[in-house]
Amino acid sequence: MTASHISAPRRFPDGFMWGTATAAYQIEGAVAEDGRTPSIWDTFSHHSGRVTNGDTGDIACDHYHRYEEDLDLLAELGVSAYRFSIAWPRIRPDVTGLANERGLDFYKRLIAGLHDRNITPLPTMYHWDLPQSLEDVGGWTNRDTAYRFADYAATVLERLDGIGKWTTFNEPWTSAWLGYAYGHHAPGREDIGAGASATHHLLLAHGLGVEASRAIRPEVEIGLTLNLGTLRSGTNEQVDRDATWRADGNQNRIWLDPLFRGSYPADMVDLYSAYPPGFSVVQDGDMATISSPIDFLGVNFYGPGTVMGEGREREARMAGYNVGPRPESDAINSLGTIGVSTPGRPVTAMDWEIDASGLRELLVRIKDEYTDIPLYITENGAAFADYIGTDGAVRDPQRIRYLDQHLDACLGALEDGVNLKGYFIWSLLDNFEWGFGYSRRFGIVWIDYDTGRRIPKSSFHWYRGITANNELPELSTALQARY
Ligand code: IFM
Repeated sequence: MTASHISAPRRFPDGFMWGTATAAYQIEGAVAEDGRTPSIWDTFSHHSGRVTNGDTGDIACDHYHRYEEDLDLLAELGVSAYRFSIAWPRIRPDVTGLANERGLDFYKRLIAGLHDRNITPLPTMYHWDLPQSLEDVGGWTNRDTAYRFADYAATVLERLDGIGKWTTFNEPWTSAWLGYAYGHHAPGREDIGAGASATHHLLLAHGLGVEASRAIRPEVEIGLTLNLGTLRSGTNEQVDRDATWRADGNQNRIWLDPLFRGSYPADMVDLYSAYPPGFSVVQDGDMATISSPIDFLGVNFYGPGTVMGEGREREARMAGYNVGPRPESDAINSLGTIGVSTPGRPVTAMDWEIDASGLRELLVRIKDEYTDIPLYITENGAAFADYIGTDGAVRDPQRIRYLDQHLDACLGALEDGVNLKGYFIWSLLDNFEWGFGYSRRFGIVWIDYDTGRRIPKSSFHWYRGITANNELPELSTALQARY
């Protein structure tokens, strides 16, 4: 749909929000300081054996101690906003008890530091670090966790000033499905029915968070972030189109329908009724809570996916695709799908296909089918095998090319009438990439994990030009030709 731009620089609308994003467990470290208690990610990284190299977030980027330095980097970058998450186990370490003042103080200092530098804070209440004490009683498969989230949300809403926009959840899909159904993420459960019930309880918690926000801070805007996908059928055969629709149900419609239409898609309720408890956990009144109007939607996008029907490996190969092993193939158990990829298409170090047209297509679909509220790209970025050159610099032209293509897709979506208000690069810093530990680098700032030293990469300097001029510059033809 979109050819990459090759001519003049192209401007973004005035007031477009430029930012970068991080998350607490991925950067903070200091896991046992100032009253923080373990989260499911502490447990998972220390004990599951499922994180590359046995890495943990114990120290990570040591942001908890070096946040002033990171704030200075943000100021140098010239961003107008910074998206970060608040660690629930720092704020309500004993989930039945009082708020932890020392945990709150850290975020008060961070928020004040952002305001001092004229940067808008965009905090997320939950980016996957559930207190372990809640997982011990069922985690997101237990309805009560949604009410405990509402208590925690009320605490941060009441106690943290200076926030104009709050996000309840980051990527509830990942929490529910990678965490409870496929076992790649904490808490590492492998139970499709648990994935479905976690989906509902996460959405319920979101809705309760919205209600808390309206009651406590009616002046603030509240939204959530979803990792939605552009899923394309590998062939035109009905069997593959049906499979793609099911995959779309799990990744997109199961979230967008309840939020914007007040009900789960019937085909998904049906499908998961074979996996108890599935959606039988829904109670009267829940859908009204979940569909409480929100003020904006965050969208995380990395790349599109191609889907075919279960058992269609031979046909996939005949059609010229590569077949798995990809994480998506885990969905085969419940969705009857396989993920395929196109040989020769550029991929990132995560093995994710690079094709920015999927972003434009996704944004237009949200507008056409669901909502016209403001959208923010709350995450977009890429991991590559970066390294420090002999001159001490980190050059990452592939990342620049990736970001350029996706910003061009944003411009295309704006032309298509999408109400897009901002863009956040994932991520400011190299950090703990969940099951991949420190083996994948997404940052526009290099982290030396031995010393904590930060080195802005060439993408950092390139992005600084964009935040300063509010326009996408022409890339050198050499760089365009090479990547
Ligand atoms: O690192 C993650 C982030 O925490 C959530 N969205 C995807 C990123 C890259 O995998």
